[in-house]
Amino acid sequence: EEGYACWLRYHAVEDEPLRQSYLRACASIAMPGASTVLDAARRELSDGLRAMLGTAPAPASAEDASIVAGVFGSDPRLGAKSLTGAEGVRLDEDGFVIRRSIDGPIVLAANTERGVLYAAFRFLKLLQTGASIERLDVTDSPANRLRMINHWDNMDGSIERGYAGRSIFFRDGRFVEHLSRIRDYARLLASVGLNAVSINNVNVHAAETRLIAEDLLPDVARVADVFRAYGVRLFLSVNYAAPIELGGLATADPLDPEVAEWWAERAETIYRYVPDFGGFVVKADSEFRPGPFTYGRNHADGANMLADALAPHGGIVVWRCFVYNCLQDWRDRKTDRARAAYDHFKPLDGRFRDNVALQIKNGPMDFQVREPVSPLLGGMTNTNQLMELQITQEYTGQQRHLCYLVPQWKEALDFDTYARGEGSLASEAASGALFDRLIGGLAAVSNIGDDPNWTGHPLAQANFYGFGRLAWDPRAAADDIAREWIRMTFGGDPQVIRVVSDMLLQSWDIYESYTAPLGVGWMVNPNHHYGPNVDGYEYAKWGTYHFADRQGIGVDRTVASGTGYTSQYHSPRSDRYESLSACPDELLLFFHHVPYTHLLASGKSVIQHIYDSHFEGADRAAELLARWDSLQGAVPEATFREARERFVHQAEHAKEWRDQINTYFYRKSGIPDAHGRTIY
Ligand code: BDP
Repeated sequence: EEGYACWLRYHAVEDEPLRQSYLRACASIAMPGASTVLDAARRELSDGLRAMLGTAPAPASAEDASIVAGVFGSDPRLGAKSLTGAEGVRLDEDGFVIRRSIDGPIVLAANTERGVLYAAFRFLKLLQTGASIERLDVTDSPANRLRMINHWDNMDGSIERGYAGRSIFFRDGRFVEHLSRIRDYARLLASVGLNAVSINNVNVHAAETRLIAEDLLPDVARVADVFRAYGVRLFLSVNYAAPIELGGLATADPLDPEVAEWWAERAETIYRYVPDFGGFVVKADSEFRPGPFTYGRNHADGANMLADALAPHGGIVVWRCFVYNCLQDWRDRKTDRARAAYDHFKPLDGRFRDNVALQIKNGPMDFQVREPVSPLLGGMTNTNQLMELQITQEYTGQQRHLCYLVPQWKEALDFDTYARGEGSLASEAASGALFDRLIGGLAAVSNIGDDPNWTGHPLAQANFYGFGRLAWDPRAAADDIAREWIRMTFGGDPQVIRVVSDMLLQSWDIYESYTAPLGVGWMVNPNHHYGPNVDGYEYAKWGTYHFADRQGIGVDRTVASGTGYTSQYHSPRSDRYESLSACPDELLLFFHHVPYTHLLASGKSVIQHIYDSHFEGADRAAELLARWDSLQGAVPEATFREARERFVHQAEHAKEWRDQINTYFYRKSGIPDAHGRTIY
């Protein structure tokens, strides 16, 4: 299967002079030291160079080798630890340098073995993208210490919100027997610099509660070994009620000494099996999950107790902020779900242990195609934070529609929170740089499964790749990421690069235009969240709404007349959202309830915008199919077919979206389309 290797296909270099120059530069290699991580780097360099150049570098001594790779100080040619790059970039534990002066050897050096592995992948990428390697002076360090993937995998093999097959970890209530696929996965993670993975669903059911029990820990340890060889630390999602369900205690109250002792003993046992265990991911008091609220405790009490259990071993607690009352009364506007996370957590700022990080979804609701950035990012100055993104396309087409999410994530990362005045980016609130926090980073819900190509839609691999790139460097540009992914995946054909990058870069906008308008969200089928449903959630207890009636639409979240959510932002952001005229069009209905005739900044009325964007969006979805068809023969046949099937479906489904949404608003408003197009 062509898609299995993803961006690590290592296409043969076709430009002969370039291949010759690469061959000369990569004739031989020395890698002092031995360890599983260094072995992985060695294997990767050898296999990758062989595939691209036809010959693997010969082993040599460090004095003679054309490539010398290793930890600083492990050989004189690697230099001392103090080495910094041309731009004086600080090298942290995962950073590396790649250097070559005229006619000198290529030096790949890092402070840690993991850094050496990252240097190896970066070096290979230079060749994969056809870069010159005559002179090299690369110094790079990740912006985020924690670069994490969350799996929502269940032990029966199903994946919550999974659209690419079944779990690669679990099958029929057990761990899979053969770990080779997990090894290939670990390799993919390391190749983009990801260093942490939680392998089970945040909704921890009975079977997964047992993952921290002694009978399953040997299996957990086997999987952790596989990840460790690629520098990835393993985490587990835990059930807050585990002391009761597993330990037989009468309570899970975090302030009960017996409960704390139980967790401390559990942690000790886990670390006997997995010495570098990352820690726990916790979804508590959310969507029917147990948590500290049951005992009248707050989330700092809850998280700190687990943090104390892990601290002696170096583990951390990733505590999710997706906490809201999912059975609220929809008539009570004050229980606005968008407010919930901030209302719960902001008062606790500064009360969490140093080894707790709060994991905050990028938006205040739930991974909609368009949301404002969560005000908690930048709202808490004395608490470690992680930004949570969703790679799996739950609300963005479920890997049947094309939706390249990197531009959406970029908007969230580049969002100015104004927490420390202008230029206080959300990415820096998350990394910890803004508030001098030690732990910080990005986490994202995986979109992979056991489909032969990992992600179902072949182009959805770009989202996985893109997340890794942004977790390392949030300043990377969406179009650069797209282009390098295409090159590494499909090779250097300029037509493929041009067509696919255009398709990727426009796809979020296209998807948004034929689905829910202007930030209102949620016009999807309840439960599975696929396809249009105009009122599916409108009168449901889950408490999400568009408030459409015959006069207008949108949720009033202003302080003046609505839920007051806008006040959770720093000024001037809060003023901008509060003001009907200053609020950006694309979020208008998230913040304001307006008549259909309200004029947007674009000059169009809301209703005409809805009609136009839905007609145009469906047309543009159809064009995606035509553009993909132009690549037949230029991309691997299987990939072509797999994606084509999806583009055919997307084009049809986009029409269904268009027609349902337009018809609904036409019937509600009674206002016809200015261009007289057919609306049923
Ligand atoms: C929502 C999903 C649900 C998850 C929940 C979460 O619909 O399946 O359990 O988020 O993040 O997006 O906990």
